[in-house]
Amino acid sequence: MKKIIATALSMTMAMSLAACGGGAASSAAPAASSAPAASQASAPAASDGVITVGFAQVGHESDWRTASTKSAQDVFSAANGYDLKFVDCDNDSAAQLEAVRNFIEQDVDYIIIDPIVSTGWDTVLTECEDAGIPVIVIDRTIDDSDKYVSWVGSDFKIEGLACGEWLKAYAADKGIDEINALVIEGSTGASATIGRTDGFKEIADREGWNILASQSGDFTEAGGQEVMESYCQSYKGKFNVVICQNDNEAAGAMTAMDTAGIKYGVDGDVILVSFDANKPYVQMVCDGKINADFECNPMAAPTVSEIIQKLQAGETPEKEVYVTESWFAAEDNVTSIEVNGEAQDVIHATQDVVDGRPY
Ligand code: GYE
Repeated sequence: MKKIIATALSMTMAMSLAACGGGAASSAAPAASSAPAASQASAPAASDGVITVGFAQVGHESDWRTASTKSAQDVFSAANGYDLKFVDCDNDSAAQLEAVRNFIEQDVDYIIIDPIVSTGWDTVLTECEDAGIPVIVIDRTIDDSDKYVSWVGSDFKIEGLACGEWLKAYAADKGIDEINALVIEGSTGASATIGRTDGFKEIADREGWNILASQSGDFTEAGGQEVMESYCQSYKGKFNVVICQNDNEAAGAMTAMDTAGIKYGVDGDVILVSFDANKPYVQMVCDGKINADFECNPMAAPTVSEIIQKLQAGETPEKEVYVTESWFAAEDNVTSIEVNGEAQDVIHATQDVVDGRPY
């Protein structure tokens, strides 16, 4: 499947990325594709000019999620000609299916789904199709149905691979020849978890690293803390790397390691790595508490709005749109990594870089 880079970054965001001076590492191939959407309902005619959009959001588990929700609320505003029906599904898959069915009953013009889990979607997507309501999937993927118009999100496996390649280069530079890693995974069944786990494991297997344990912290701070507390009891003195699959889990892991008297970060005994790169956590990278953070870009909504406008105009949008992402590190010893054969920048998280972050 060909990929395109999202062009709908707001001007502010594009400018602040440029101001970071590090150059964004793109996880997307720079080729535009005109592949038609495999499944597409016809564009609804909004009688009063207002476009009604139902958004079944995952929940409110993380800072990333808050940024994603805010982006949707900003873009799908009344001022922009939208009526947004927003449902926080509280990480409950059954509630998410029900939210989508309620949108069908309300006869909304478009449905946006950020799928909590990647499977179990074909029946409800068929119901959307039968009702003539186009579905746009954002962020996490749906892996057992293609009955949606477009998907906008991240390549989670690339994020995991980048994390592994950075760790390899970092360890080599520091003369660390044995990696004993603990992984705190995200929510079970989420494509973000699956991709980050698979990507990191691929490098770990290739390099002969030990993954001592890999358990879900459910993408929450409380979950990350709970898992790290049990890791500290079982593995104290036996690990030198902790991989948290999101920033909130990293916050919880830091609390647990502080309590256990384990030093992490630039001056510590444990290399701490995170995903998402929300601004407060890029600050922690800058401060040396987190060694590296792999961005997941939550700003899908502007691209979704472009897709809706294309459908309104009778055009066929891309089936898949990848957002751009960057990698941040506390030290400047690794400035570039090769991910799947592609050279990508690693940005040294200086205070200027932090100050330029849009979220
Ligand atoms: O990394 C995490 C959130 O689906 C990519 O979900 C998203 C993940 C994100 O809870 O913070």
